[in-house]
Amino acid sequence: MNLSEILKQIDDDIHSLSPQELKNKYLAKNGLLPNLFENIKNMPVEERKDFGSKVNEIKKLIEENIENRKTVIEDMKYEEIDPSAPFDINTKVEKRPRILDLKGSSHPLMQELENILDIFQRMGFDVMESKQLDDDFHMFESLNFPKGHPARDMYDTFWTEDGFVLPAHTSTMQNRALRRYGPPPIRVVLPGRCFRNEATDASHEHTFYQIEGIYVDKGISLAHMQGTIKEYLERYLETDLEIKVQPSYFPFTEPDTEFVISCPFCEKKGCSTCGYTGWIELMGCGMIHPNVLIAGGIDPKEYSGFAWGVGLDRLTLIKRGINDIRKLRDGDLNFLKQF
Ligand code: FA5
Repeated sequence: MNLSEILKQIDDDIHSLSPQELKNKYLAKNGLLPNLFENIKNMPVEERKDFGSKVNEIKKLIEENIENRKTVIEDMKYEEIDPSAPFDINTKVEKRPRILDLKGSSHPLMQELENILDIFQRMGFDVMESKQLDDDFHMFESLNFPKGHPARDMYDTFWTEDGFVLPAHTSTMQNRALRRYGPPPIRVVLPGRCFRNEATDASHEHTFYQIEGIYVDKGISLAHMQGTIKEYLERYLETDLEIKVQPSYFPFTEPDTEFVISCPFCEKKGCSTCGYTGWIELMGCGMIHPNVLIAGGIDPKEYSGFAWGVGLDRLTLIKRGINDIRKLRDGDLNFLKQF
């Protein structure tokens, strides 16, 4: 290689090779530059000085590049990187709180999720986490929403450009759970993140958690559904509750219902938590539609079952007396440090 070819090559290598690779290629004993120096003695005397100083310049350029990049790498090594930190820890600030000073703890949502899963496990349920990227079949078709069904619009769904869907509810897992845990009896809870393209306010987020539950066996009725959900909520809220089941609409259940509990804070007298009604609507639920059972490989003539989907964030607001769902994702340390 002549000098101008080497200079062109260096320009590419500086961007593509690591400092060590640069060193090996150019500076090491058998590298390109020592070879060039070696050649000087074969050159005409009048060209040697000019050539030697150009090779020296190239050497300096490479050494400086290696040194600068090493410093950046060293800096990065000592940077504290905590991907779970509730702020952009990679931003340089004058005085950043150190992770140890924060005496970190799990997020209140995760604490509540653990509590709830613990209750269901003790009630004999399996647990399977839901996916955060899914497809049309699991979001809609397996749940009895044929293509073009108007109820698809009830869910403000985010789609990727290549046709995948960010699950708008954990019901996307029903088909997988029926297939994985069937034949019945099936008892499983399916916690996971959901995403909806909707405006946020004190009780609505674009990203939130749901916990889906399904129970399938011979002779299962709405009475089993009410008993199971009531039992779980009383254990979770640590108080006796009155319950109501009122009509709703979901394509994947029949009948479709909404589970309503007496306000655990005011004994139905009315308070800010229950919007002064004495009752709180907590979740959608119902008997699993026969088409959903069939799609999951289960014969609806032999088996029946119920399902529900409850919002973990809203439960956490109730349990912890938090007045705005957005606080759960703000990353405000003063708020988080309370938990
Ligand atoms: C559903 O998502 C149904 N898949 C529930 C279901 C499952 C019905 C199985 C029947 C059988 P819904 O859209 O109502 O239903 O949401 C259920 C719960 O998720 C709500 O009660 C609420 O607690 C929570 N949720 C819904 N949207 C939001 C939101 N934007 N922010 C926070 N929580 C929400």
